[in-house]
Amino acid sequence: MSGKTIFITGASAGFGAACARMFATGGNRLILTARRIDPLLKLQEELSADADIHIIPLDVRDREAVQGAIEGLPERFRAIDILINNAGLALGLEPAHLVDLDDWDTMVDTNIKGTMYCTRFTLPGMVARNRGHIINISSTAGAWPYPGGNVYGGTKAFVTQFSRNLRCDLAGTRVRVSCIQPGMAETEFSKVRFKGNTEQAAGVYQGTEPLTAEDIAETVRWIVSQPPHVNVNTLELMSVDQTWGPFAIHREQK
Ligand code: NDP
Ligand code: 8X3
Repeated sequence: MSGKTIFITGASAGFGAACARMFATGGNRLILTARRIDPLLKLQEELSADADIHIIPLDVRDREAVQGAIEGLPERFRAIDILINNAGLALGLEPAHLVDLDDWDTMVDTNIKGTMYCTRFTLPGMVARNRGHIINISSTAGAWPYPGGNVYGGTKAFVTQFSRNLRCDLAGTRVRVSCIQPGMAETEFSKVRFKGNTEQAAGVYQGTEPLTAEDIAETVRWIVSQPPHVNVNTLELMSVDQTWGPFAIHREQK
């Protein structure tokens, strides 16, 4: 993989930062975006010897900011080859009747609307050039329900189905769309979900060997390295320590 222009959302941590490191080779041009500027500056310093790096502080919930960021890219970064729609989060694990409605809004605005905005403002160029690849980061939570997954899982189900529908709209072009559905992976994800409670976050991974951010970056690398006539539609992966549970059945106590 060389000489590509790659736009990554949520590059300040986790999967996004791992993808940045994975693609910082071979004269690639990386556009790294997230809300926090300090980790982006550090990544830029770390990777500049190996790739051309452009960083943008960007909140993907802000439609005008996304439009401005993409339309205002410096000339050499304009022709985006790969968009990695990775920015996202889960907030809380409470049952639906107890959640903070603001958390639901934040997940919808980030995971759904952020993905919509970045896709919509990137696609016209890809279609005009008749090449490009959109990688959407969904989750096992979008395919399999679990208690407390309510809106987070719903947003990821959107990401999966949006990816499939994009393929329909792009029929006849060479623009590819792929959706990755990772299971439990150790990043800042749980720290964010549990609002800074590091003990609760660590408990999620305790006694397991979860997926790593590098596992996901390697999956992205494999998907985009397929020959141009191959489109990986949906790819689900989990730690070997994670499988499915049985149906929960409520039984009355006699
Ligand atoms: P991290 O919390 O480590 O990283 C999340 C990234 O998203 C950060 O860079 C964060 O940057 C960015 N982000 C969050 N909100 C916004 C926003 N409004 N605008 C721009 N960037 C934002 O988590 P992961 O790397 O694990 O998560 C990456 C993606 O993978 C998410 O979509 C997540 O739902 C998904 N996923 C995670 C799994 C896991 O178990 N870890 C499993 C399956 C899917 P900043 O805060 O600087 O804005
Ligand atoms: C993250 C995986 O199982 O915490 O999307 O929802 S899970």
